[in-house]
Amino acid sequence: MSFKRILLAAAAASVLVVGFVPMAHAARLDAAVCIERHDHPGPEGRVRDLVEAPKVDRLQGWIAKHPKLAARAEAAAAVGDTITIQTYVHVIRRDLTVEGGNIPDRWIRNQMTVLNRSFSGATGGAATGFQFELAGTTRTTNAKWFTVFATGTDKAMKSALKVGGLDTLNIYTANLGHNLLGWAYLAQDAEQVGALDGVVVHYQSLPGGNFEIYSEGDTATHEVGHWLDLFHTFDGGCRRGDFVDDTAPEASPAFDCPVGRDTCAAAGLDPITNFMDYSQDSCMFEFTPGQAVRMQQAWTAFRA
Ligand SMILES: [Ca+2]
Ligand SMILES: [Ca+2]
Ligand SMILES: [Zn+2]
Repeated sequence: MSFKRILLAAAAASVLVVGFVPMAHAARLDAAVCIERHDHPGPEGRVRDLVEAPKVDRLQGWIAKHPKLAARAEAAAAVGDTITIQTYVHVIRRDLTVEGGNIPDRWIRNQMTVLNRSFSGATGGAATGFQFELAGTTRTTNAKWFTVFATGTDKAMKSALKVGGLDTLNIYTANLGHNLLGWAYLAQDAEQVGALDGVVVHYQSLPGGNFEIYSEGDTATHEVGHWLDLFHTFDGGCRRGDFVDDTAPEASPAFDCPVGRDTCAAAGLDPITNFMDYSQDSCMFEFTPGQAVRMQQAWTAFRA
């Protein structure tokens, strides 16, 4: 289960030096992935997240069991019916400065705009049928939660702050540490992980932040993609893929913006412009129609 792996990673990371974290993560993926991730984790050495595809995709099981509901969700994706997801943003800060995590409301509004543009197809991809409405913002001063990954306080933070049920999106902003941009739990694990369900992003990844190539708000878009059950485009490598037909298979994550990259013999260049790759924010701008279908089906299966 992906959530177990995240917990494992969190436990391991507390005793590992920063540079080793991507390697520890990569070690659980294909051996071929290891080298590239370790050698080239992006110019700032940042890692998008710690979400990994589970060995068994529960969504496939659900589709087999519920063909009519699955077909209905697929049709909804095609006609662009809109589901508006109530979204709470929880700002964790060390103090009242922006550097201390106390990000301005403007950043949060701009992040919501980025989410809505990304998921509506306005940036170039498919209209997914999902929109997001800011239902509330909380601000919490807690130095331990601020470095949530390093201090292993994910559960305490979320248990105290999480609002709503499976259909409510909770986004936490903090100073993740260990070069992480964010993490999320898959829709198919949401019920099982309970309070942990939600999206955590580095506060500097929001539009206005100082992460340069990772400060256009696409970390949240990527994590919300996971929250709606998308895997990485490189998960499953060349052979199994990401359970989405219209994303070309990819052997390993792409960093920066390697135009023309082609790591799998199967037709199609690597989907480096997809929100679910690891490329820089300015390079990723689309979800595919197949990802829209998967998200709609996962919504019906696990969140609606
Ligand atoms: Ca694919
Ligand atoms: Ca190819
Ligand atoms: Zn990811």
